[in-house]
Amino acid sequence: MSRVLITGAAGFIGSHTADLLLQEGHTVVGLDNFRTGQPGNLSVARGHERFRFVEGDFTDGPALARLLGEFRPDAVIHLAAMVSVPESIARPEENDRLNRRGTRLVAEAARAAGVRRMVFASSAAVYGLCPDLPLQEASAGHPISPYGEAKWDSEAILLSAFPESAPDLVARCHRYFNVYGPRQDPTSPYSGVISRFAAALRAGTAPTILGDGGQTRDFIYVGDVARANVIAATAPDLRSGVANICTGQAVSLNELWQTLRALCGSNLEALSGPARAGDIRHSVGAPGRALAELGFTARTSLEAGLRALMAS
Ligand code: UD2
Repeated sequence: MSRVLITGAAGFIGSHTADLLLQEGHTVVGLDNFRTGQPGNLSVARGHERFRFVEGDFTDGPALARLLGEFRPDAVIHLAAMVSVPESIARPEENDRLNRRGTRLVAEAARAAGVRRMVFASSAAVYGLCPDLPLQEASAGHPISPYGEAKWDSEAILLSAFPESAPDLVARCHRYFNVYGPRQDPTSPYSGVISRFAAALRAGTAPTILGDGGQTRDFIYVGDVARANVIAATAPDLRSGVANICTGQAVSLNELWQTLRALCGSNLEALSGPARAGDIRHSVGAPGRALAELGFTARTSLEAGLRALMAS
């Protein structure tokens, strides 16, 4: 059994990762300052005797070093970040502090404390406008937002702190595609589209499809993402590396809306709005490397994931 520190534990992905680690018998310390995380996301984890929560900022170096020294984790899962692409454009300095320098700080503190394994939340944003689909790991490197640039740089920071040449040090960088599921915040115009559609259906109001709805995404259920995190943090015999965490299935916005609507037995019609400036037309990941290197494959069908979301 492993001891795992999760930064951003009260976030959408962090809280599901904590729940799954606890369910599998591991011991977890969750760190979060509630910048975007929500206390309510930890209601399951908090009921667990192997869970401890620390309210704090991961960029507070001395406090992080103390926590690492005291808890002595086998692995650190670093998910705390500025999670919004539009916010990274509006506040590039804060993006740099949280999403680039913050990663360096966590990687260095973890190494100094003798941590041998790190898992990092990278993003499909590192692919930018790459036209070669499905997106293969080697095609990344031309991000088009400060957020994507910081995630790209952070991968390099982690892989140099935990190099493949040192087999007892492992950094796994997960390029998450479009993650959805229970606990995702639907309240911003830039929240994940599935959380917005689900909130609209619950309220009985029409959602808006931006553009013609023919754009596609690779939607992955948060429970699958949590499982990828748990594998990367705890499985024996891994090597450092980067992999897409995706399904490999492209789903159009129109298909998504029809599937969700049918599942809810709703006859609401979606409104049509102008395409979002800078929107990517098609995004789908190649899932092969995650399977080869982690034994990970997404198991939750879109319908099953949407059903779980609507039941939550
Ligand atoms: C995702 C990530 C983002 C970044 C990016 C990299 C999410 C939530 N965001 O942005 O962090 O990694 O990928 O490429 O995973 N849309 C509607 N109606 C709405 C809201 C959105 O039609 O009310 C459309 C939107 O124009 C886009 C699609 O839905 O075509 C997906 O939008 P999104 O904001 O959920 O995710 P994306 O892919 O832009």
